[in-house]
Amino acid sequence: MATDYLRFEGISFMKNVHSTEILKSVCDEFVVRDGDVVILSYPKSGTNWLVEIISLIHSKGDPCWVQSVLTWDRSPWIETIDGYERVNNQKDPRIYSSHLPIQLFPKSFFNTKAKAIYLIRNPRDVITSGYYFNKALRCVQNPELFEEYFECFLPGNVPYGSWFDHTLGWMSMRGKENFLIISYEELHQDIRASVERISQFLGKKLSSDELNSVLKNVSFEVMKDNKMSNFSLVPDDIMDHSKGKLLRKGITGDWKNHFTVAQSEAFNKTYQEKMGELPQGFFPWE
Ligand code: PPS
Repeated sequence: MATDYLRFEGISFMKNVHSTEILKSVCDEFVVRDGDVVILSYPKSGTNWLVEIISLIHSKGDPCWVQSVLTWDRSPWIETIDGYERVNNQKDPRIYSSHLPIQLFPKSFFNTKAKAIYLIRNPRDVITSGYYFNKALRCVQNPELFEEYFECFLPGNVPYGSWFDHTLGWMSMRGKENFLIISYEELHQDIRASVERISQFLGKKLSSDELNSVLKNVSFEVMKDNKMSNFSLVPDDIMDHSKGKLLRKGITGDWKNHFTVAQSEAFNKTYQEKMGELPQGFFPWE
């Protein structure tokens, strides 16, 4: 648990992946363009699944792109040191990803027609996924015990800050024409309808063959074996591949195998305090 984080505007970031200078430039100087497609999420919400879906919609179901270009080159993380450079070198139409909370996202976005998709996931599963993934990341605090990670997560003492603040912040964009909210649970429940919804939002019409190819190539099994998408090529100085994988279980509800009754109650209490202002049943996991 002894890794230090970079602190920027009250939020923790991984030191060898982020810098204060880039985080400032992203927020204040980066110019979002009308044609940009932005993938937004709190970490461990299924971001890379959405990147794969959008990549395949972009290539009209042709798997060549996702099989030959790394996921972080197809949709770079704008707030990382490497990702920022990649986004600045991208040709239009640009696709990029971000885990930033709304207040740190490029200010220019809010005056454009760029299309953004915010992916949400049951925060209990986000905690569970994060606990395992952090074991493999070298630049984060990786608690031995689930309990320790849980205690850090609730008040937001983890990279990218509080899930509650992140979600409430981006939820303020709901209803805007260029902003789509979709959940990991919806992707799971009906991937065909979800892909159709996303492609419609992006203004990309897919033929039935193209849609079938997207569906085939975004499955957990296919993504798990695609080295361009499964993080197996993340450099060893960032990730210890013997300790964890990006595509771990790919299910909903794994939190039930991890939370104690006391943790479940503590979580519900915080959830109610933080999210209580949203209508009951607003999220698919409620
Ligand atoms: S990261 O590191 O923050 O970018 O991680 P992120 O991509 O947001 O989330 C990783 C979790 O998404 C699951 N995943 C999938 N689930 C189902 N189907 C597909 N195709 C898929 N691709 C990624 C991945 O397994 C992680 O969840 P867990 O619960 O750990 O398995």
